[in-house]
Amino acid sequence: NRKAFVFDLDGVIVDTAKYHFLAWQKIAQALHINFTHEDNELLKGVSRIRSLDIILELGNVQASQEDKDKWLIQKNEDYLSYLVDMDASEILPGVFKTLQLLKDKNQGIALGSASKNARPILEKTGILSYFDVIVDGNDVTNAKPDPEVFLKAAQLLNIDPKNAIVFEDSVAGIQAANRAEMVSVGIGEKTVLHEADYIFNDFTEIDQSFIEKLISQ
Ligand code: B16
Ligand code: MG
Repeated sequence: NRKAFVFDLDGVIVDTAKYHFLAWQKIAQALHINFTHEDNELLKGVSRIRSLDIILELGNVQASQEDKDKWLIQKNEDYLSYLVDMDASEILPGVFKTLQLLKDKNQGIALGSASKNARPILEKTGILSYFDVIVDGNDVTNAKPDPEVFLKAAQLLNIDPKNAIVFEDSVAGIQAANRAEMVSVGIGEKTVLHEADYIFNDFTEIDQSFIEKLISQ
């Protein structure tokens, strides 16, 4: 029984949200926009372009496309500078164990992320080889909650979407998984991710029997 296990990146495998926040905060400060940790929650699972628009909306700032393009480049260069020293210690608790279990059980393993920087992050943290398939921000035209990213992952694994399981930390990602008719597993707070089929705080709460249940059902 081979299922497709699709992992989101930021918030599921690694906590890159803290680096996105630092980089966006620099842009916001330069534009005199107040951008808080709370505001950063709005950017989770959201594309880079949409993230900038949300920040500009927060500050009620209008900008030309030229300026926006410039800030998008600046933000990404700054973000990448935080990734230079990234290593396996940044993999969130329980993730390695889950990936290894899925490998041992010969399951399909995919990444389904909005990030255009997914590959270097998987390389630096040493888990690239676990993934049979990578679908990221470079491969899709429609952002979550559109199911494109997850449907593409299942298709590349040659597994029916009904036999796919998605691990996600964002509301938009859970909605995308549900629209794809996949099993949705929320990683985070119950109150936020209540649309998910299952919810856990993190991967340390996901044990072998739960994975075996997902494989056999
Ligand atoms: P990049 P995920 C998402 O990753 C992040 O949650 C979101 O905050 C970020 O804006 C987006 O990737 C794009 O990232 O600027 O690296 O292309 O959660 O879908 O893995
Ligand atoms: Mg995420």
